Amino acid sequence: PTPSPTPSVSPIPTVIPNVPHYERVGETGTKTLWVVFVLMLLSTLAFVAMSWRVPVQKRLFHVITTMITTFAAISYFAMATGDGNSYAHIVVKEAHKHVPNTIEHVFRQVFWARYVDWSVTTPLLLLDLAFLAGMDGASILVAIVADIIMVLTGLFAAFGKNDGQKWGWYAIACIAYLVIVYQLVVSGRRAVMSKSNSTSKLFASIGGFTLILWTLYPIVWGIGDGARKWSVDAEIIAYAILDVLAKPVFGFWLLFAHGRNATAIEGFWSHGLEGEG
Ligand code: RET
Repeated sequence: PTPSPTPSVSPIPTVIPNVPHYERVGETGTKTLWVVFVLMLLSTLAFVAMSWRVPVQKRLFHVITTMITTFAAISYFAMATGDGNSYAHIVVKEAHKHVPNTIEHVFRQVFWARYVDWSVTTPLLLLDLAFLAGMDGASILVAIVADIIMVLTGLFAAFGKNDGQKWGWYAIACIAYLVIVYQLVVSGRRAVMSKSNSTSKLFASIGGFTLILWTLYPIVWGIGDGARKWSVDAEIIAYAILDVLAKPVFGFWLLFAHGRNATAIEGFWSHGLEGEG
């Protein structure tokens, strides 16, 4: 065998190029995405079946809730098949004491399909709550516009090139989130006071559930996309749990509880009329 020819250029470069570092979905993540896709699809079918049992005029919550899981199923299908994602290029400058300053290039997979999903489904979730409470139009509009700002600035944060940009967008998204919280807690509670006792109680519990869940999203984002302390798979699993609670579980709770309340009120009135008759 002939010895390999000596390279004419020095094999030791003066500047050591950094090997880019990739963070992407693995097998567990893909499986999780498929499981959630199936759950969203089955919930959608269940909500459609439930809406057939009530007259069209009483289907508002059914329609909104069905749309929410429909969008989620579409978005999870995209993510599970490897669609709806791209790589955020993050430049990490590290100033070491001994080694000269290094620049690390990280490419982290961002599933932007989530943000497309959230931009439609979180306003719909807010509409569910707003209609339950009987909120006024101005408050609903403020909550929904703040929500859209939250999701879009969250998307920009996810593709931030450096920490300043990333956490800057994140801060703006958090302020928008606080506007939503204010509308639900202040305007929502004020509105629901003129509703029946059972509706008030339902709004307090399902609204509280929503606030706790929604607050966990920016925390997951901060650990995953933000600080990159979690793998892409760990982030997928965390969002999967939150999404199942925030969409199907929220939906079944709302439709069953509201249906029960409505039946109780009807029963009350028909009983009253019978008494008078
Ligand atoms: C981001 C990052 C930027 C800061 C904030 C966020 C909040 C996201 C929320 C998402 C809720 C999603 C739901 C999905 C339903 O399945 C965009 C993560 C505040 C609140 C309820």
